[in-house]
Amino acid sequence: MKKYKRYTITSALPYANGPIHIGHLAGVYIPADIYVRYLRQRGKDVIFICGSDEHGVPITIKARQEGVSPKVIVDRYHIIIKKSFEDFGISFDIYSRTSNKTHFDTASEFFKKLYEKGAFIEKTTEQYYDEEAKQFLADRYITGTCPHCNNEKAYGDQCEKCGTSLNATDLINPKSTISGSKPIKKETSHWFLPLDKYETFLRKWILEEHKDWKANVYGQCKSWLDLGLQPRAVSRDLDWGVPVPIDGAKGKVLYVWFDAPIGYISATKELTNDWEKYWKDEDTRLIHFIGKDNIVFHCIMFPAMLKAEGSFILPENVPANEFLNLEGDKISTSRNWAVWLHEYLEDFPDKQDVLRYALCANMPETKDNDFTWKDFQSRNNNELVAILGNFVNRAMVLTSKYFDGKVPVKGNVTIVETELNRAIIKLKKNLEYSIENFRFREALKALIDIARLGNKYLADSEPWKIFKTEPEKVATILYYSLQIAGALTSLCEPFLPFTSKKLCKMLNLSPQKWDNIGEQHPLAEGHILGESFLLFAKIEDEEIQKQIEKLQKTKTMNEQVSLSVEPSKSEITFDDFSKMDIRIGTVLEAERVPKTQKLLKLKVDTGLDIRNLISGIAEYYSPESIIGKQVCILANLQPRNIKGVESKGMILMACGPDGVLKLVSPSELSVNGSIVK
Ligand code: B3M
Ligand code: ZN
Repeated sequence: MKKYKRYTITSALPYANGPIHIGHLAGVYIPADIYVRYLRQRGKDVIFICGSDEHGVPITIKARQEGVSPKVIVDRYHIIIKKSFEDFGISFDIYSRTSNKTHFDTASEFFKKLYEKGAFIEKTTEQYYDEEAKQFLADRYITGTCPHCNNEKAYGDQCEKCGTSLNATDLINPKSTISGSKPIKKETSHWFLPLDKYETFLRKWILEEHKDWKANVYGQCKSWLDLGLQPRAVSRDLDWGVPVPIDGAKGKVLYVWFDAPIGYISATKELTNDWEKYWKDEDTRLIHFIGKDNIVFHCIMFPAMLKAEGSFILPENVPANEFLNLEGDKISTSRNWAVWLHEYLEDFPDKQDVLRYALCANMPETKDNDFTWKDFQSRNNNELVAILGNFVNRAMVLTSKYFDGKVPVKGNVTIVETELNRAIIKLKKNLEYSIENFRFREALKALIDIARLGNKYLADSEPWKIFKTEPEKVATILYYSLQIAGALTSLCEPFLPFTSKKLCKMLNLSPQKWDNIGEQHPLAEGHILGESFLLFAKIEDEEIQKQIEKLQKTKTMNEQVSLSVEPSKSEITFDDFSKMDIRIGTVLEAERVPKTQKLLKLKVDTGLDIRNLISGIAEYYSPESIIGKQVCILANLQPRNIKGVESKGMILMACGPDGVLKLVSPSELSVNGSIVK
């Protein structure tokens, strides 16, 4: 294989429209991080690039849902995502963002260069246009009936019910999600990259020269290429993104899949002035870590762009993973079916490596794979605690007991130790081979096998039984055990960086050179070890049960939602809204209204007055449970006479699809009479 001078490693730029979950980590960032940490330990010149993808329709949709500007969304999630990566030890050399000026400049220049070279074709096509909102509609902004399964809520690019990918023009009864109106077709012109012209080059480059790519990646590329490539638009009618940098392109921005991969280059520019060698020198190995839904963009579209530009290298490998499911179901942000990284750390503080381990062990390398909490628990308890943690702990505790916490004298080495050393070197080689070939699960197994060997060595030689009679032999056993622990500091670092640090501390050792492992003993005789502590703790059934119940709750809620969420009501003006005088009040007294099932009579301090109210919540709240609670009251509702009592105003309730009523209360104690606005 070719010897490379340096490595440029990129991992997909996550859309800054939501936080990061375990699927992202397992699919992209953990494999990339393991690979990079390994290369660094081998002394390679490597840069690890990532950043937030802040353009495109996914961002504008989220912004519209929340009624804020796209900028608010990307600013919020950029910070959250960046922090999650830091928390989990994903060791980017730079985590940038595509809203930076460097990126705007880089993407614009790239486009201009291609434009000037005549690499684009300009085409006029008909697109859906919302006359009320006065804008062209991205496919995601159009819903309608799926021509295949009659689902009335299919999107312009895909029907999520039957999974068919669609063109917006396929939909029956198309509707704009922006205004609700029926869109019209209107002509618009865009720049297209004629991918068909690159087909011969791509076929040769991928299908002949990159037979070494992972089967899932190669297979997907082959089926795209076999279908035949079409010109692909590189601009969009949208007001969010990098403006198309030529005259007469008002209201048009670069297509997000044109600008986002250029983000890798912009981020490298921000990282180092010497960026060109990482992108333009044939001796650089460029590798993109991505998920399977990004394969076509990284293997076909971006390489075609780079080729058209002419001065860049092409990716040498694109080790894309498949998807990770959660407890048997597809991970979904909109259904909240996910384990969010920030939430995980709240429930399992300081257990980053446990998740890294469980995700690596289940990495969807060749096919979709499933994460379950039970598996997470057993990986922790049966592997990290019982094998790795236990081995290190036994070696430490025995050394402290017999040798006062100092590395004992090596003594007479027998065939057992020689064999042990040989076996470890072999496993280390396997581990290296596996990482270099993007087989991270296999690599992790080799790591645990090393600890397993150590454990077996201790169990077979039983030093605790022979200390009285053969102290020198015990010294040899512990000397060797500690050397294995020392080797593990480096070998585990790509996978378990936090544990590696802890282990170094425990052994009072600085990180070892990878290449020395198996060749030299990291710990000298007489070396004073640090305090021993447990690297991993058992995870109890209750903790796992809590997580399973949390998911169960999400599932139940989703089922109810899919039953019947009330359709939204028609638009009102701000004036309509401001007619309502909604206040915070405190319930002072409550009693049942005789001869009724549903009604409570309440006395409420509204801050304006103390008044009587009748509320239909007796099925959900007992009088005792509601006294003292703060509630929201529509204070200026015309008084009504209910069961002979004058009711002044109305208590506001949340009513779910199941019809269950819940009080709406301020999140913090508020002054009575506070205005809800
Ligand atoms: N943001 C898609 C994704 O998050 C996209 C990746 C860009 S990589 C240049 O799946
Ligand atoms: Zn369908």
